[in-house]
Amino acid sequence: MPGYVPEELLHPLLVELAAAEFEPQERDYGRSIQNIESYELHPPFPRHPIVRAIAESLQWFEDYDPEHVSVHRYAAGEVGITPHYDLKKYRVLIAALTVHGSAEFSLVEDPDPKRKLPSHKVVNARRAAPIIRSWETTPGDLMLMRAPGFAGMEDGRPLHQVSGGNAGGSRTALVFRMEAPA
Ligand SMILES: O=C(O)CCC(=O)C(=O)O
Ligand SMILES: [Fe+2]
Repeated sequence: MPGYVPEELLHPLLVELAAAEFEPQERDYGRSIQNIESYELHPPFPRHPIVRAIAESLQWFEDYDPEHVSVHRYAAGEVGITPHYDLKKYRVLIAALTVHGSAEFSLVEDPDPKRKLPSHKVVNARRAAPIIRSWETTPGDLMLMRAPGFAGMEDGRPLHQVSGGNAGGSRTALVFRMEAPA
């Protein structure tokens, strides 16, 4: 969804996010490889009013109330996160907002769409992945991905990857997720 967050909010949002410490993450992310720094935010987001407003705005979708928010920063370069599925425990939708910078986001051909194999047999960071569709994310874009439980589907998670920051710059993204109630 291009322009989900209006341009005039993006700079104040970036300032809001810059107040915390990003932490470098392990390069190995399950079976994929990542090159990111990140931190987590928690409801009711007392020091992040714009994040709270965006999280609330996402509740238009039935049963969607994301309470996990990760702030990601990707260095400029080729690898952001290589092909992966998001964890199964996150339900209904994953919503990723580009706040600053841009990247190449790709849907990757899934050798096991019926989910017959364990995911470690499917995801292999060292194997070149055939790309189904690729686009550039730019500031304000919101990307929605199916998670288990979406529209009654048991598991329609797409295999996907994201590059590092394009054009020699870093990219900052906010990723919203919802865990099923225990
Ligand atoms: O940076 C993004 O837009 C998406 C990141 C992603 O795929 C993930 O955190 O699992
Ligand atoms: Fe992901």
